[in-house]
Amino acid sequence: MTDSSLEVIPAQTEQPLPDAPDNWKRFFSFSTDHKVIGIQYIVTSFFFFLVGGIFAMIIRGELITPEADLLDRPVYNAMFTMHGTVMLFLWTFPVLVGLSNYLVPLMIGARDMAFPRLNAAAFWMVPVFGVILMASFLVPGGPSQSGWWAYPPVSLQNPTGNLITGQVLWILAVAISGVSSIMGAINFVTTIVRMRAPGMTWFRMPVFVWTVLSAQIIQLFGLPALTAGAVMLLLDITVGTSFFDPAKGGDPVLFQHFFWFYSHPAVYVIILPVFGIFSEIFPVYARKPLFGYKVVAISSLVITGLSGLVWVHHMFASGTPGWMRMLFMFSTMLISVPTGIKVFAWVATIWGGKLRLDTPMLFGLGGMVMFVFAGITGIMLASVPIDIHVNNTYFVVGHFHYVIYGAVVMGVYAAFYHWFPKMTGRMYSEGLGKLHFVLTLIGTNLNFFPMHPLGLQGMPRRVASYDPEFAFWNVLASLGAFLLGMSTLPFILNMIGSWVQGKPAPGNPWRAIGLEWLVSSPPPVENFEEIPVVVAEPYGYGKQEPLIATDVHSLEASS
Ligand code: HEM
Ligand SMILES: [Cu+2]
Repeated sequence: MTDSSLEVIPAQTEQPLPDAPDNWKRFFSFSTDHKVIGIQYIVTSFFFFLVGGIFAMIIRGELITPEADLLDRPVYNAMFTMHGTVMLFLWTFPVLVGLSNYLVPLMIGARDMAFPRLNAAAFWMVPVFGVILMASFLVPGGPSQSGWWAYPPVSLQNPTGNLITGQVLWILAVAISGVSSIMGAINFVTTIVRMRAPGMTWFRMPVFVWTVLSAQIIQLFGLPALTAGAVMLLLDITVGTSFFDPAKGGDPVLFQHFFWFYSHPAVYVIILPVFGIFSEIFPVYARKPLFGYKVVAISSLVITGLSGLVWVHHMFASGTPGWMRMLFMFSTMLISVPTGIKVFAWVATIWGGKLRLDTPMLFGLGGMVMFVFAGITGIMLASVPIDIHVNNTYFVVGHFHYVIYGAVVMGVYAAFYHWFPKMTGRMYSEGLGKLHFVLTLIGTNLNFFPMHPLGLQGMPRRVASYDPEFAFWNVLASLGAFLLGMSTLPFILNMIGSWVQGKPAPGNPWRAIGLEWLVSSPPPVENFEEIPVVVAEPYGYGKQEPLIATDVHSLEASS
């Protein structure tokens, strides 16, 4: 046994080189290479992030004044519906699937995912349902106006009387997204269970892989509920069944159960890989092993288990009986235990480390702090008396944007910068990266902090106009939104500019431990010429530096 995590890894010789001249064409093809698919997911979803961002700025443009003067109210409804739907189904989910796709096979020492063609098919469904969703701007009556949660009876209304409405296209898009996600989930779980390199035991897997496994298990048990609810809703709208229509004896609250039985766990599908990103990044930039690795790894699975038992906390104000509220208040609070364990482990990892504040670390730290804030407001919302008071107000909007922008988007940016040299073979510009971080940090807090006082004062969500007493905080929030829009510019400039003409990146620019750092940047087509044999746990920082030789031969010589 040696301290390095590999025994043998012969140098790559005859692999096709990823930087061959017309290589870019791969990204526009039905490629089955998980690395190409990963980047396809990331670039496509980032495009939709910008689309969703434009919707957000239109919403905040309306809300910068108390009157509904910029948009007609139906258009405003369509905007927040499309904003939420695009941000979740076309940005957050697919971007994390993209990162997972790129990283998981490399991290576990596999040549590809278990089902490469299924993988490609799942990706190509993303632009398809993206186009279907966008097409709803063109049908009479415009896009769905019933919010990303599509509650009946609002979602059952069809003033145009047409068969193809924005709402029907919305359901179709979400259904295709669900099928794509189920295909992805089967692929990830199989890959992680079956395709690990020799010696890559469960407790030698990087935490990121644990979190992807935990997240994808949620997809497998949760998505069928959402799909069932969506199909029943579609039948209600199109062929006149009455599952959810109260006017015909249906039960609209039943839909809420279907919806939240999936959509609460779905927030963990999103946040778990981000927890994984934090767990990968902090040890590298603090030069210390991840504190409590095994506990952190297992806590992801505990979260997966608990995440299926808390959904009714979204329905405290839906006529839920008191005893049931108590039960779900308790289970929701329980989930903060494994979550808190992770935060504790990250702080302990950073504590006393030799911190290197490169852009990935800045985004990682920023994201973690924002997550803690969101966790505190989450616990507040979990408490029934508080939630009854602030349900349907901007307080809820503030809570989940701290999670989804503060923690998730920042965590995703951290990952982009950290693995950019690996994916592209180029270094990014640190100066632009830091500018991007500062704008994002200020923008996020300026945009989303004001929503908490607004909610506590009683400003309802989903409204185009409001009482003038709420004007001050709304102006701040809108300015924050425009700042966030601007913050993407240095990022885009950096990514495109550096990919085209950045400094060539070595195999392991951060002196990080992990199989992905042992191959060239970008990695050869089948990742490893010979499958590596893993001999050590994943976070040996500080024990032996340089921890892993970038030059494979010196590693062989020392082992
Ligand atoms: C510390 C753990 C968390 C707790 C205790 C918590 C608790 C809650 C509660 C009780 C609500 C319902 C509020 C209401 O509708 O009145 C809520 C809403 C929400 N939370 Fe969290 N949350 C936590 C973490 C997260 C995470 C990690 C995410 C996303 C990645 C998230 C995303 C959301 C979203 C999207 C909503 C609003 C859904 C909607 O009405 O559209 N939360 N949270
Ligand atoms: Cu929830």
